[in-house]
Amino acid sequence: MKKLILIGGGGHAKSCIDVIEQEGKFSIVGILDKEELVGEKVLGYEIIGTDDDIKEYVELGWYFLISVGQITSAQLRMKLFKKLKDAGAKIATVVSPRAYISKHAKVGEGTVVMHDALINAGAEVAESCIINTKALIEHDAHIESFCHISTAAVINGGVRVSEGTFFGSNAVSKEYVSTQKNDFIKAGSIYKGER
Ligand code: JB2
Repeated sequence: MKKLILIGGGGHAKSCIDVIEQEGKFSIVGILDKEELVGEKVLGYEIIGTDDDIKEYVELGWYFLISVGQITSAQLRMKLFKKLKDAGAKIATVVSPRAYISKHAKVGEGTVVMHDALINAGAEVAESCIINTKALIEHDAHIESFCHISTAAVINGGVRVSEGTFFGSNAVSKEYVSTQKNDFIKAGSIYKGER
């Protein structure tokens, strides 16, 4: 199995760990988090250092997954992705064996597709997105980079979710509408593309 380092050891990391374990492609060697948390464990995996150690693990040829989540803003995940790219890191893409991704869909580098998510034909998901548990991405939808499609959200056919958007749990979009860059769609809302 390929060796993997997680960046961030909070709540979202726990969901990522379960998917990674079930997928069975990567073995998690440790987590990078804040200095004061080094030595603690998350679901049995140790926080082995901070982001200052990224270069050391890049040199070992290990993979990375950004496992800090995203609610109010995508800024931190964007910053970490740039840091990994600048360091020449290999970035993992992780897909739950319980997810369904059409053979006619595309999923970009650094994206995690959680349990029971469904990505239908003609859909495209770009880099470093979170397609969370039970999310539905319908045909021909485009999810741009650094979006979080939360648990049980429904992105209907032909929708464009623009870069950095947070699309809340159980929110539903009308078909063929677009969000704005860095948009925030409230949990449980119906998004009609108007403000
Ligand atoms: O710059 C950083 C950094 N900033 C915060 N680098 C690294 N390596 N780690 C960082 N962190 C760490 O991310 C924090 O110290 C903490 O351990 C973790 C964030 O954990 P938290 O549980 O606060 O949030 P989360 O982002 O994992 O989860 C949120 O988003 C998910 C999508 C939660 O609200 C979840 O409920 C939600 N499912």
